[in-house]
Amino acid sequence: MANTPHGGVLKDLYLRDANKEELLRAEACTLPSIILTERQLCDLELILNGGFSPLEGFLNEKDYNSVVENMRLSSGLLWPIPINLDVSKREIEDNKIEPSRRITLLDPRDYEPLAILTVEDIYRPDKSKEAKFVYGADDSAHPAVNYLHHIAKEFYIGGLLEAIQAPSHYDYVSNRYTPTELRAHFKKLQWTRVVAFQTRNPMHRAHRELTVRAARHRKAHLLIHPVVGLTKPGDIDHYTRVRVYKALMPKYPNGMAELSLLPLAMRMGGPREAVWHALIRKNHGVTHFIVGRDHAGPGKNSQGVDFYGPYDAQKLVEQYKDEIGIEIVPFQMVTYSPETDEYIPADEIPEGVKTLNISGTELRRRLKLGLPIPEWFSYPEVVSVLRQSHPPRGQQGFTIFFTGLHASGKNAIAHALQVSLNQESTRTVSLLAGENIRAELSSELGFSKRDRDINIARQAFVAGELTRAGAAAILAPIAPYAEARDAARKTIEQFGGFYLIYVSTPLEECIKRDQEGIYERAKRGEIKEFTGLDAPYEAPSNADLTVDITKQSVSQAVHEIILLLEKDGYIGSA
Ligand code: PPS
Repeated sequence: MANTPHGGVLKDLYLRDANKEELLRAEACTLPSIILTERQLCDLELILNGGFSPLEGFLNEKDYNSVVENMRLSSGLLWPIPINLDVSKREIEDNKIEPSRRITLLDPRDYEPLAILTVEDIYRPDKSKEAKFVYGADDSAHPAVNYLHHIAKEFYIGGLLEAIQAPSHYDYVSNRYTPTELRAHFKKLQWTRVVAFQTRNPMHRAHRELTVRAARHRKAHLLIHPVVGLTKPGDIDHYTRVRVYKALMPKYPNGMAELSLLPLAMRMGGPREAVWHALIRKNHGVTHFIVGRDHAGPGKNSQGVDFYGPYDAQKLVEQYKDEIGIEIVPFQMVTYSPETDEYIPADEIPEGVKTLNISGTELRRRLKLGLPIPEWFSYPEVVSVLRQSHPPRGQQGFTIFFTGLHASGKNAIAHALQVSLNQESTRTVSLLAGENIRAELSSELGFSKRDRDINIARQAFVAGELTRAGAAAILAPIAPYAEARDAARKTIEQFGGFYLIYVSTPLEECIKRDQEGIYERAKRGEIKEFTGLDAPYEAPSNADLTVDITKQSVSQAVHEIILLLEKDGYIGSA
């Protein structure tokens, strides 16, 4: 079987450029530099280590057009996904980027020089055309199309690369193999037939069964080759997934399977992506590749219809398998039969035989509520990893975000809530009180809209981190602008609970309650842009709770919040 998809030699630029490393490193300091994005970093790593062989750089315009239109480089070699270095006009101007200029590419995490690019051309891509040809539709419901239009910059630079060093990794280092390393590893193990399994999800018993069957039928060994670069937004983080894979590996018969992590930035490009995955696996030295139903599928388009048919990916890879030089193994769905206590291929289940399954949604529900997950579905070791990463609500953090006018009573409720939650003592409670925030976190800020937005964004950032760590964070700014409050919700909600509590005390009442006489000073013009007087307050229309202390006491307001938290499972039954 040929060495790489095209019968050529693996383009491991680290090996090729090893003897020039010191010279390149010295030169890198003298050149203009570009800080890579997360996606470019993933792409670069796989270009440099040969995972994207035959690429030796980012696509020039001719290759880009050819890949977009024909799935081939201009040389005719099969390559389905455009790999581009996208840059802004500003980056081009600041770095005086022009053909034949050399540029250092920097790791965004530590600014280490990773490679030198010799610019061949700079071009403005037709992004709508790229979306239609590569992903099948110019529809931003597709994550890659969304990326293309809203994140990728407007120009692409093409050119060849010279490798200085690999990006540093600090997680699961011993499970990361470059194509060269993996090939050497297979050689050492005397593995000649290897089935690769691609995944971006946790693996359970069914996955173990179907991969073992695939290997057994092909008299092959097994490479579990999950993606740990960028996957679909909303996926389970790779740390949790790798802990799951590591818990699963001992469940394979001894010597049958190996785990290697792939730093790929997926595009969710369905059929074209499946061809790309097969090429990448071929470069990593495997002989067989499992292609799933709806492989690398992005889900539904803006009309609510699937972007690709369930077997489109399998069909396309099947068409190119000889050219790639890899055997395609269609993913064979297996289902659990409680009667015989075994997993059976879904298409071999006799009529009328009862089977069991737990869907992804049901699994997430059980994890969220701490409900049992049966052993026939997953291994206890795997479930315990998932439970650590998906603690039940009683152990998750949350943020209570009060908003209201000055002297509305929000500070009093916030303090009382802090005391009340401290009684529970199941979590650390942090009250980010207005006076401290303005003195410590936002001391240089005033009260313009811009400054207030920054003030809220900073508080949201801190509350998000506290929430992520499992604490209860309480904020009580005026937060007069709906947009800033919504942005705060978005920042915090990804880490745990978020409750917007509107303290709706009317302005006249606030003025009466204002012990410090600040409203009076503002009326006299001593304080400018004062909320409620000469600066607006946008009353929330999406509050989770509105409390009115002209009609209820502070304790009653606190009690309502406690009831809300109890209803959602954050307190009470941890
Ligand atoms: S904001 O709008 O959310 O950034 O405001 P915040 O950080 O909550 O700060 C409000 C407190 O600052 C005092 N202050 C003013 N408030 C509103 N407008 C102006 N121009 C202003 N200047 C000073 C005011 O006393 C607020 O106090 P509390 O008690 O926190 O409501």
